[in-house]
Amino acid sequence: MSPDTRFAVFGTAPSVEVLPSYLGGWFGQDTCRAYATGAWARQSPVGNVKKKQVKKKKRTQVRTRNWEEAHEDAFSHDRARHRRAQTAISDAAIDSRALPTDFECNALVISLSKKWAFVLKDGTEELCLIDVRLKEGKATLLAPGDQVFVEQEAEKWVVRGIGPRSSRLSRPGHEHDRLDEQVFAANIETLVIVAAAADPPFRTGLVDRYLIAAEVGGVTPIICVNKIDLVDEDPPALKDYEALGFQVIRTSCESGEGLDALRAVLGGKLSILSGHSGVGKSTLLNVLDKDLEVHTQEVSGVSHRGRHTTTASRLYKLEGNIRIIDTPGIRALGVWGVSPEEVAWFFPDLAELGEACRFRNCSHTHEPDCAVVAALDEGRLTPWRYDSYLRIRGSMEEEQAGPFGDKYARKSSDY
Ligand SMILES: Nc1nc2c(ncn2[C@@H]2O[C@H](COP(=O)(O)OP(=O)(O)O)[C@@H](O)[C@H]2O)c(=O)[nH]1
Ligand SMILES: [Mg+2]
Ligand SMILES: [Zn+2]
Repeated sequence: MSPDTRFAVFGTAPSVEVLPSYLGGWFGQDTCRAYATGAWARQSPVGNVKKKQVKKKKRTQVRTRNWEEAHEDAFSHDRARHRRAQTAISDAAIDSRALPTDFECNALVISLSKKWAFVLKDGTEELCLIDVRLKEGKATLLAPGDQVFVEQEAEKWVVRGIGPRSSRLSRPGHEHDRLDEQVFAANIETLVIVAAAADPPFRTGLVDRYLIAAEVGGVTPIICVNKIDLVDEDPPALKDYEALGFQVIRTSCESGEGLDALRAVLGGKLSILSGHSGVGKSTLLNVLDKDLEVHTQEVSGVSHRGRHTTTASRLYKLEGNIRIIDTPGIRALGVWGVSPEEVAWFFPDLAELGEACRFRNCSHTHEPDCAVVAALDEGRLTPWRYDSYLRIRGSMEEEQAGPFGDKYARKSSDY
């Protein structure tokens, strides 16, 4: 994407010469803050570094910490623009035309805040107001990957219709949230579960939770084990995942290993990269497309500006017709849409063994004639698979029994 397109939505775009060169996207926090405060002219790309670094670090930490609980905070830097656009379109103007009932989607949602959607329309990114009458129900109204119908109103773009979702990835809404289902990506074909072979160490808990989310939402999962350059041997669980039929791709952003295989599965599709923080999701995007400059965790060679992390999900278009959503790293993923009793059905090995249990609703813990426990005792079931099942189910039951009772029955956030 050229700098011109990135800034088109500002209306009066600041001249390109004054833009800091490290910007990875046009709504990078520094851009918007500087623009909102009219500080463009005062900031040279390298000027005032010391002062700004201190300020920025603080802000990044706050926003990173808040992402899971208050996703909207990630967009606070857009408020000035929101205010200006809101004065330009009054609510009365929005209500002047009925919402269309019959429409064809003409744009793709890239990123979101509460009232705003950044969409890709005819190859250009547009900032759109979301019509207030598109009411949020029990699930997130819009997520990256959603197809929408946008129209112009008083020269501003407004989202007026939302297309049906062919697939989705969800987690339970936060306890303090009205939402039951927090949809964090829509219409994706492939979920790339990124884990590091080391640093941070490979752990199966979050992988298993993403595998459940993919199955529930109708998405094909792929396990991408990045930083393979750091180890001599595969993490032992990989062969088990492969034996279960999951596709595993080993990659290294350092040596380039596996990148062609990753490109091959992503080409022509809409995908999402998910996983713990620091496993190399943003770095993978940068090496898949040299023109991209997604912020990564280390001091960036280009900017030397300290720690940058992904703070909100965002869809990118890459070389080779790859459309992919980068997500902030998460510590835990709650299981949505599955009850504790159903969890075993989402572990293919346990589900198959469980067919032979005496009881149809066997929990595979204490029941007599449990085929799963028998297989475990006889070494036909890998112990970590059983442990992973127990941990996920146990955490869900704990929350079900918690002080909130049924309302949070579907939540599970340990891993
Ligand atoms: N050795 C090695 N380091 C990597 C690799 N990929 C990413 N990193 C480093 O891991 C750190 C975290 O990367 P980042 O992309 O920000 O992770 P994210 O939080 O998942 O987006 C950075 O310091 C990267 O340079 C890799 O394949 N090998
Ligand atoms: Mg990142
Ligand atoms: Zn059983």
